[in-house]
Amino acid sequence: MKFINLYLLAVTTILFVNCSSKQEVTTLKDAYKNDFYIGTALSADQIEEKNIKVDSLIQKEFNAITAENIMKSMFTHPQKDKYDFALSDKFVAYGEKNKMFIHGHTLIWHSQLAPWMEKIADSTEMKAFMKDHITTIVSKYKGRIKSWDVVNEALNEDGTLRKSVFLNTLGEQYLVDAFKLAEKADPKAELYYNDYNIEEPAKRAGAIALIKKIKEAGGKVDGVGIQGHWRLQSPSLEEIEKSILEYSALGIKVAFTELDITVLPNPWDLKGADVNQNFEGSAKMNPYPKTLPDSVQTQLAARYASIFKLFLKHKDKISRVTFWGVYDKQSWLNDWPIKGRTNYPLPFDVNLEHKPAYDSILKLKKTVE
Ligand code: 9MR
Repeated sequence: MKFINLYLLAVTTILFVNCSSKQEVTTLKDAYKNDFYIGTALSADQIEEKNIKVDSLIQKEFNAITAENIMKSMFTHPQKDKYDFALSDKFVAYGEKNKMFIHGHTLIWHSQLAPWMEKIADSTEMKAFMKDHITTIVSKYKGRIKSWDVVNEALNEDGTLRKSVFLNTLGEQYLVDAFKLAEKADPKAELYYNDYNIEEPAKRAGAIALIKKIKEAGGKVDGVGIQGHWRLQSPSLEEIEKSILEYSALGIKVAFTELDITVLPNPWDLKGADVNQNFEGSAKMNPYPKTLPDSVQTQLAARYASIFKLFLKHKDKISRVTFWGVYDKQSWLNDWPIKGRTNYPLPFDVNLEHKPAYDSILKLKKTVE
């Protein structure tokens, strides 16, 4: 009798847990699974699964990945006739093994170019480079890398086109060519224009004009990547919302591709235009070398909550939200714009523990259907 009662209790409990429409949400990717991908950027060590703890956090929390550095052209295409896909092969295999959405970063970018690319001086040579580079890389991962940053950071802050080796040799036609070549190499891949500060009005207007021009010239643009290297107080939610609405009105998806929030002072706010090297090592510029005070931790959590609340409001327009790094220890913001500071921009701290920011993002989706 006692055995039967215990058996019935166990069966009822299992049925209750399974049939209940609400389940406790425990990870970012599960919480947001019906809304948009939750991604992270992987370092070379993370792609190579060098740290078991970091690796299990990545697998638990994220369902989309971007390579933080290893797919940039200086690494994948170091010499004119030489490609190196050793690490990008591992990156793609890692994503497939873990059933993650795999994003390619990046095909045409003025920064982190191989030295030989910087020397390309005429249009014939540049056209040949772009054709070979884009076709080789996109075809290699056809059907496996699901979306690409085809062009990265082509704009100045005022919305005009950045003077780069691409613009100098080919004029603005290089933008159209890049998207056409990528589409040809993998017609099903989603093609993005990716940039920072394109939620700011002038640069946003430039990005909208640029995307329109590419589309009008027959290029396929599926989405815009707003990088999202943000601060506690700016950009305003109003500008972010306007951006989501205006970009999606172009008939494209909006992704937040490199999200992080700095909590440290920015020397430019104090000194005008340039980073002043004298700030290096100054306590004023590195105010939290050991821990983040509760008051700032709370501000960071509130900022993340308000941003994700806005993302949820527009989830029908948003394809992916990717954090730029897995945890604070890895963040590029520890070294920029001043080297060697301690920043706290991500939802996981240096010890891989989740921060109040993580809890605030999860709390918005306390339970899922
Ligand atoms: O996070 C990347 C850092 O490790 C590199 O040193 C840096 C080199 O330019 O690039 C960082 O990632 C950038 C990304 O590729 C494009 N948008 C801005 C990111 C932060 O600088």
